[in-house]
Amino acid sequence: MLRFLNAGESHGPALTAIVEGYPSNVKVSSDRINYELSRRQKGYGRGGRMKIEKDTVEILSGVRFGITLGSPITLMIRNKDWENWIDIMAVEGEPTDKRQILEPRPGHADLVGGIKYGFYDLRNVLERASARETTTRVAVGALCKILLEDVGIKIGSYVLSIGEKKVDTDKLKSLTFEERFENAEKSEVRIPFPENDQEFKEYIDKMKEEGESLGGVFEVYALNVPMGLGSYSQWDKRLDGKIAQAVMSIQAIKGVEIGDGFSLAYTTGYNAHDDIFWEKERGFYRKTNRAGGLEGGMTNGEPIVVRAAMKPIPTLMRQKSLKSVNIKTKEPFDAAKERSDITAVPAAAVVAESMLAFVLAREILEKFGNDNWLEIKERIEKYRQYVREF
Ligand code: EPS
Repeated sequence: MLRFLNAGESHGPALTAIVEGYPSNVKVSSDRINYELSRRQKGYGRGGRMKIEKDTVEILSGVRFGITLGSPITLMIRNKDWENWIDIMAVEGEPTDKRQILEPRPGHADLVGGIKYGFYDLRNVLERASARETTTRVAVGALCKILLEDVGIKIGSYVLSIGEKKVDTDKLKSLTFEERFENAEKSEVRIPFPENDQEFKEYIDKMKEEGESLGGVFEVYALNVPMGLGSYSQWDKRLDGKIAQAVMSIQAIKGVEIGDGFSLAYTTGYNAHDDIFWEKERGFYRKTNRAGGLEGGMTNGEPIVVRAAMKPIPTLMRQKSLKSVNIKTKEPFDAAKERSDITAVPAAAVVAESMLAFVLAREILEKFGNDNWLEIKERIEKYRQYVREF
């Protein structure tokens, strides 16, 4: 089974991931991974950290002459900022009070993390709870995208709203997924209509002046996914559940919808489902995609469409901020101020692409085998033909 574990603190020396179960004979490159890492660093409204870092991967195992070996792949991304934190984040030596955090931020992991793991210095919690960790998820996601792209599966994302600023969803319907993606790649806020960037940027600037932060909604899709990934046969094999878990696990995500999601609840059965059609060349297909490519916990061959809602980042620079209590003195306090992003919705969309890529790559390998990619690819092609001819 394809799996990964990652490790690393936000201001520690490096972030690492070990990917296990990745097949042999796949042509991979650090350039491709770095390209995805740079996409995660973008987005108007990011904080000062993104000016310090230029995330680049070092592949430490599992690849020889650009080809995967089928053995565990170790990925490492160094934190440039670590140089400014060497004494604060030291592995050995005496603890320091420098940059200690005693006022938990409401909405962050600080308070519960401190109580659960038994620390008063909440830095111990935030260093790992930070969304900086998603860097390695994107590196792993890039490896998964390489696999998926090799069998024609394309993943992308775009932002639908930031705070109260929304994209015109009626206008959006006239664009294909690929057009939305291409446009979003040109936008500083990842919206599918870059001509509206200025409006979004001014709004973000205004919120910055107020010391505020912003959340938003984005959509992630996967095209050309073979029918029949996932299964209805057991609760934990249902792919919609796995995708929702993977996307929900991204820091600050509070809601995940698949296809028309919540809005399906407000309509009737006749209007909620996707009629089935058949053509000799194509086999079975749909003209609508309210199900977002998933029925009965399985892919149905239509685009997978996932929408996620991100809450505003809990670190605020407002003078009069969220109320908190000093964890030692129990005195009321305004929550700690840390350097942070005003908004990271565009980056979260890129992270969600990576999580979707990981879940789909795992399902593909589960269904078609996981040793030699060249064999696996052939099986996928044969299966696609079988589905077309069924
Ligand atoms: C992030 C790095 C962090 C934050 C952000 C995400 O850098 P620093 O804490 O050094 O400024 O910019 O993390 C959060 C907002 C958070 O609440 O955890 C990154 O690399 O994405």
